Amino acid sequence: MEAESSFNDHSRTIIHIDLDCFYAQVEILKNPELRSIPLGIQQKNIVVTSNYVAREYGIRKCMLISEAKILCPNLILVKGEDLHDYRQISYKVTALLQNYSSFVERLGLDENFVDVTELVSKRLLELRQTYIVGNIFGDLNDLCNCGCSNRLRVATSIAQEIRNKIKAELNLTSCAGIGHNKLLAKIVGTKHKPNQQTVVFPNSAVELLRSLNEVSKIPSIGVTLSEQLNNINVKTVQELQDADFGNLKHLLGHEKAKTVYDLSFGIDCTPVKSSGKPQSIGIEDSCKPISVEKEIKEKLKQLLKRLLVLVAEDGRIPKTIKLTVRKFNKNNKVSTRETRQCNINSMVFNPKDITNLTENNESKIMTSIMRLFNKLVNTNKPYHITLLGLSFTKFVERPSVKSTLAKFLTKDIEVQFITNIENVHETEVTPDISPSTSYTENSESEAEPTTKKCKFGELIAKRRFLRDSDSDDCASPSKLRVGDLRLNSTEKPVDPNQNICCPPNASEEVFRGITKGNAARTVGGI
Ligand code: DGT
Ligand code: MG
Repeated sequence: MEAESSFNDHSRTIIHIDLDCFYAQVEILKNPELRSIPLGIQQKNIVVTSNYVAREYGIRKCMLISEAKILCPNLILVKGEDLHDYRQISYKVTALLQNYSSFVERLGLDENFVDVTELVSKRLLELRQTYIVGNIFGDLNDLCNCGCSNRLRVATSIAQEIRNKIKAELNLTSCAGIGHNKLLAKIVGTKHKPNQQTVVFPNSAVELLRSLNEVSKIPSIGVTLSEQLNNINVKTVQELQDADFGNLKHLLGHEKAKTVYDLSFGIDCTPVKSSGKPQSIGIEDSCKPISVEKEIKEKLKQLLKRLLVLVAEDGRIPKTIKLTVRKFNKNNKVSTRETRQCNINSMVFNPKDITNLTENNESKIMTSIMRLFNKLVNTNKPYHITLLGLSFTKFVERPSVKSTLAKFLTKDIEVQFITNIENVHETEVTPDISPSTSYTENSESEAEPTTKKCKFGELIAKRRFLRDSDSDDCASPSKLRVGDLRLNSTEKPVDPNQNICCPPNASEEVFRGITKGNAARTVGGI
């Protein structure tokens, strides 16, 4: 009954935008000569994407460099381990889309859902006639008469407009899928690539889902779930559609069974959530096993430096730092990831240049990080660390000068300068078996490719390859990003007569003018 009503609810209109061979396009923008030659983007020993010229040679995502070179000896490889430029362009695309709707949801670095329901209704008031732009999935017989056909038609012209705008302003080509929910829009957009768009009307939703063939191809059905389904002989979408709901319920519980069952019919009620700033910004590096604390510290120092560069782009000030380690147990050959986090005093960041840490502040942060490390790893016993990650997981906005001064002057000084590591919030321990975890060692977590981007088998092989590879580590922008923070480098008192630090972002001149005459107070660091 419930499914029936969701099935018939076509009131929304969603466009899914996916940039073509994203990393490759960004590299081509930087060096246009790469446009017409086969180009692969390399991370470690894998081609993570390639331009469409290279794809004609059979180059596929997640292919080993060695295999790719056999297929296409002229393949030009560009390193894509530093995600900085990809991230910058990615945010520009999202910003452009936000002109069309306040509901724009980012998915990874190169995909966005745009809920254009409101814009469509406005346009419908102005239009006499609607027509379809681009490709159509399925047939146009028996179209629903709830009004969705017109809405989707209008959305096809909006999608075209959006794609033209992305091309005109950012010189990037993209694909669009148009449907009445996110699931359908995402799937249908892949039907004609590159630089094309496709619409699906509700009458063809079931057929669209069936066209995926394997259940594992349904977005949001991951490796584990598809294995569970395979175990009860549900391998294809059609088998899922025909499955006995009681069996599914028995296997997955009512709620999950219903979601999965609905998905197989193209039913998806999830809203397009406006993406704000990322919840965390992080970076990870896999490495050959490290068993010496001094080396760990050195690696973490380098990670911190790189992380601060990412954070500088975002504009917020971090409050919490999280350390991730992957421990390799030589006896049972099992890796586990563990994380632990603690608060840091955001006052140590100088908002004008967060990347420029004073030695003293750096050493304070490093002390916090090493304390976390010692909680995660018993260094009195032998250990082997094969991955280290750092991320900032909570942020405060950079205060404006006015509010900074007001708050700074009205709050009690003890509140201003919180202690260094306040407390350790949490520890998470997870076996390191998920393909995405193991593969995305060097990807921005926000953009962490879904497990579907590489097949599970390939991933296992590549994991092994990566582990055995000579390459020690590589840049690994993690998924998060922040903005322009800065360790407050005003370690030394601002005024020799006045042991008070200028608050972040405040003009020292103004601040000093106002605080003159205040009694000396002690300032804590982190
Ligand atoms: P497309 O959309 O088929 O024209 O090609 P792309 O390259 O845009 O592929 P897409 O949309 O799946 O992913 C966007 C970017 O994310 C891509 O340019 C490179 C990166 N990426 C994709 N899959 C993986 C993966 O499995 N691992 C890593 N590290 N990065 C990936
Ligand atoms: Mg793409």
